[in-house]
Amino acid sequence: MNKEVQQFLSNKTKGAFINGKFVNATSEKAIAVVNPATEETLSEVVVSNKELVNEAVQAANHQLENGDWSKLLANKKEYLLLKYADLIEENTSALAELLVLEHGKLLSDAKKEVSAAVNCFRYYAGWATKIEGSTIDVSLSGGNHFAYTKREPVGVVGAIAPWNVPIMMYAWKIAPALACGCTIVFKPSEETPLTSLLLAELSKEVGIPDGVINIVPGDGATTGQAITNHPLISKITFTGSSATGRIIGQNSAKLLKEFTLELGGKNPVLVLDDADFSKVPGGVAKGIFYNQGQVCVSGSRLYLPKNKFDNTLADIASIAEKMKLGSGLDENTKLGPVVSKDHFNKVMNYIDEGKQDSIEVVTGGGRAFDKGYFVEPTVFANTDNKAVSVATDEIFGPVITAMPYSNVDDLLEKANATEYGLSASIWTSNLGNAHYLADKVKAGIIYINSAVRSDPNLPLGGFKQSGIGSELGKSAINGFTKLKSVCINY
Ligand code: TXE
Repeated sequence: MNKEVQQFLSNKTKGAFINGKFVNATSEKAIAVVNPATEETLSEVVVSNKELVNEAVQAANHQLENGDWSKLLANKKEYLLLKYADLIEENTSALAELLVLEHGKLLSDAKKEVSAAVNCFRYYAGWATKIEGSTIDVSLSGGNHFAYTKREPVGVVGAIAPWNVPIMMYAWKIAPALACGCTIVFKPSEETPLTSLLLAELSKEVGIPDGVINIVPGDGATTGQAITNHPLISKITFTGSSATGRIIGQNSAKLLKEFTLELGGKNPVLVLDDADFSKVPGGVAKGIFYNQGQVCVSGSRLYLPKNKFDNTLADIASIAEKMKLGSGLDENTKLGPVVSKDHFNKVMNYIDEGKQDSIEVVTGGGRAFDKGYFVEPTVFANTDNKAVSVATDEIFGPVITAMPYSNVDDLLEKANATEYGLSASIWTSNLGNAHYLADKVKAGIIYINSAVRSDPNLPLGGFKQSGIGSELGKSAINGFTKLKSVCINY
């Protein structure tokens, strides 16, 4: 084990990181963080109670209103974010290993995730000096007028994160918030709080003032609610399930907080007859099996033309069958465990429902190994297009359900027949078809001839029940600032 990780895990109970320090546990409740590949407990993390959340918010508010952070020039913020990115990069080995231990993903993917976080910090470092308003013509009588707008930090941000890409979530929420001059109270998921705590410790080394980044591990009912109910938090940024998103939206609205919700999806993969079928099976497999299917944009509903249905499914099944399951730390592994026992049970229940609904299992459909939360990569063929749970619900596991369609109108109708609208991937070699379908599919992000990926400059947000607002790109800058209008009479 990496020495830094060993040292980090030697302290068996971890508390919140508030105002630049790890706080001793004041709450009696603690949550075990379990390695999903071995079912062994790695560490315990305290559930931050209302008082601790308040301490974190007060520290963040002090920095926002009167602290060093509030006085720091934009180019100094840029410098600190760049230094932070460098330090995260230098610590790739430790962060990636800790991520594999708490989450289960492959070490190679964990390293890519750290690299994506580094890129995100560098991207938003550049934004710190480029936040601007505009000059506005006004038609007011009585003297001359000069009017302009400026963007100011939205305030103390409350961030509530999921467990599927913990390091990326840390970067997606903290980097733009800090670039805009905000301070933050960040709640990692109860399943994967360790990497956020290690990242916060690193922020101290680069000189980000104490109180700018605060980490409050805990559960939704105690810690999450304390964040959404705190009157000094001006904006909530949440990623997670649609069900929890609705509760968070309601709680935020009660106090008239701003909020951004990035929620679930049951994302369609639309394969046209004219697609390059030498690339489709590999692309589809990557889109569903990456991170064990625990990605909000993973393509989990596959629509194939009738004449290509059986052959394409056989090719995808053959890729799935060759995937070696095992610990993410073993370099031969191609599919790790799902994140937790609860999640394993949820995914297996969906697979069982699919079988009970008489949906054909083309491959997989079972548990692998007696220990660890391993689910076989599973392909269902729903040839009669039944509205069963494996075809309609977000499973968030390595499970894809394929359905045939007869023509493009039929395809579009089926692809849009869902409450979700997060992402879609479209496979075609015809440019006209690509543009036509990209216009007509109701989803926030669409990839043509590729599984859906993310880039710091490309906004990501959901349509329909998949969310409100977007993250990344310039839209995150707008989301973490408030517009102020100023008018001078001269
Ligand atoms: O999510 P939750 P869970 C989907 C996926 C998964 C399901 C459940 O289908 O199987 O959601 O996962 C905090 N007030 N996605 O239970 O409940 C919670 O502590 C404030 C999709 O992990 O949405 C955690 O930090 N906070 C997804 C975060 O919300 C509350 C990613 C997410 O938890 C809270 C993850 C409350 N009342 C799961 N209740 C995506 N879109 O990427 C919970 N939380």
